[in-house]
Amino acid sequence: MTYSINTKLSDVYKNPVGHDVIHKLLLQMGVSDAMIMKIIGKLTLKGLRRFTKGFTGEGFIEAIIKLLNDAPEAAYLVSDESIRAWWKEAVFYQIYPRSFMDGNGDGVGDLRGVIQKLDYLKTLGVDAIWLCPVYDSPMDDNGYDIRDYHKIAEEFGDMETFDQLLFAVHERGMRLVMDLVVNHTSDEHEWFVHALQNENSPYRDYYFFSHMANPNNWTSFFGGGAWNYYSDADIWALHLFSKKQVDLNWDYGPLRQRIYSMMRWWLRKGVDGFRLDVVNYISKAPNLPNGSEFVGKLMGYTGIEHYFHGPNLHKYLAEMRREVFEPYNAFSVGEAPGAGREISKLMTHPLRGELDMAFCFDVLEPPGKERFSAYVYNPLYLKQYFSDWMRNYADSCQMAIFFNNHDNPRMLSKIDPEGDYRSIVAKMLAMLQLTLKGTPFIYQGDELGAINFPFKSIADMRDVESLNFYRQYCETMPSDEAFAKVLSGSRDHARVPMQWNADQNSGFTEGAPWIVCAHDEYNADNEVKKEDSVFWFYKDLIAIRKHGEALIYGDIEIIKTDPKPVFAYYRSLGEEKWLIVINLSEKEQALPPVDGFELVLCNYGDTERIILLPYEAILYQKIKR
Ligand code: TEU
Ligand code: CA
Repeated sequence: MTYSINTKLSDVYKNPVGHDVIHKLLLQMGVSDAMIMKIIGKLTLKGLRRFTKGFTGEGFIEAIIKLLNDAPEAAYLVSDESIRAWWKEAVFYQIYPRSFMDGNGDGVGDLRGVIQKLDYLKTLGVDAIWLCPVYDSPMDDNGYDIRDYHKIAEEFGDMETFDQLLFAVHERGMRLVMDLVVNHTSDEHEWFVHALQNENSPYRDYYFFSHMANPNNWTSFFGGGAWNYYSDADIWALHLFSKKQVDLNWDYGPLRQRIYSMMRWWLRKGVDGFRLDVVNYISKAPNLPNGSEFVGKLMGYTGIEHYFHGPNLHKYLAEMRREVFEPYNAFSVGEAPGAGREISKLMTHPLRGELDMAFCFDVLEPPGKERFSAYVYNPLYLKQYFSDWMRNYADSCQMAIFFNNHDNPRMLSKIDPEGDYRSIVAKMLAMLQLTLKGTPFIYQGDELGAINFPFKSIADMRDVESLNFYRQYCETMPSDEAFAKVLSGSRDHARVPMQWNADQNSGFTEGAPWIVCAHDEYNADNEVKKEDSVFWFYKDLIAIRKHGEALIYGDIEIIKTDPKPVFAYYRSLGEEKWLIVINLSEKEQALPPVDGFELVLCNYGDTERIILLPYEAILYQKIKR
């Protein structure tokens, strides 16, 4: 189908990219698509433009049409074979090494520290580790600015220590997945340095350079414009993130080959796969056209429609699979900000041969909310969100299930900011994460019920994004307001040190920690000892999940429940059948019928009752006759 100004919105919505764009825009506005599409489905894009001329402005509809025509027709090749794979069965654990464990007392977490804690992870039941970047880097963005892909950052250790870590992980029957940033490099990477030094350098083609000042209106995710000027070379370069993270030009074939051979180098070393940073951004629209101001205002970033699903994205992902993953049987999960359910399907459908899994972020904020606004997260949205993905994604693709990572405040604090139900809500999230259909990704501290840190001042924050935004907000508001706004969304909440014990600096370091450290009674020492702790709840759930196959490969059937705040579903495979009942509200709710099932695990202990307490989450198993 060819899309034009005369295409109806209902047809736009049927296109995978069209679906995700409409869904995202409506989500951002805080309205549900099901309802709206009934009303506006017949409207053509031309009609939409007429109606919304006032605010969608120049270029918006044209950009959408371009995206639609570039998109692969949805290949909804449902495959129900449930191909077995280790990464579908595994429980992943994300380590942010800087904040995990300091092995040498310099205040910064490191590889030696990770090695020390492997047995802890093994005890929890972890199968695979996602290790955030540890490559050589000037650390402008804590390692997401790579200077040398073949070297370990000094503050984290060296290659010998890395090899020891890899060995120690494998020795324990676990796997190691490397975080890898290939959308950009550090401006201190030798490719970029050479490119700047010599205008005839072949490396000029590795990046996006321009002799024109600010060749387009794109903005950076970390504030300000997306172009930086280099006076010595009298040239501008594109950076979607910080100034020190310059975007690579994936349309240049030799660059892609350099990246692939570097990836193979790591695979030959024995790592088990990659988590690919912002991998859906690697293909940019030719000639980097201006972004729509409307999208810019709505999403907070101008230009994003020209690279969140670029024209060659699928081509490059398929190429990467052929050239890198396939020959080594390596695992891949792509971080895909801005992608929704359908784009995710295009990237991860087993019959399309691109990635194994993708991280999409619509779960992190409920409709109409954004990270830097103060709000309380209503977990009822989780029912809507996961029901949709379970019904329309999880049948053919493997969903990555997570609530936290190093880029967001803690979900637990978003739902329960006062901490009235701290361990209850932490366990409720665990229940969802380990019983929904997909692969769970636990972020360090989740298993301890970690919460946001009550930062007192901007001087205690370290993240380049928080610091840039603070400066930017201060231009238009009083500094206390600017700080409050940064505090709502700061990534540093998730980057304060892991809580190991009650010692000074919580057992994280014997030196002075690089960032403020909590003294939390929810620490590993306490939690491992206490039988009803969050830790043990995770541990039990992980063990239960592994015991059979139904919670991994089994079908999921969502039960229609009244009252609405109750989320209930069956997971079943052959004779094995589970029933999960979760109260997503702070009010008591009626318990749906559970005849024929017996209680296995509950976040309020294991006594049978007839009402559901606030945020109660229960796992039942079918009684065998
Ligand atoms: O994050 C990409 C990203 O777009 C967001 O998820 C991120 O939260 C950012 O703050 C957007 O405002 C990845 C990494 O996970 C993040 O740590 C890096 O800073 C970023 O890429 C750049 O490499
Ligand atoms: Ca250290």
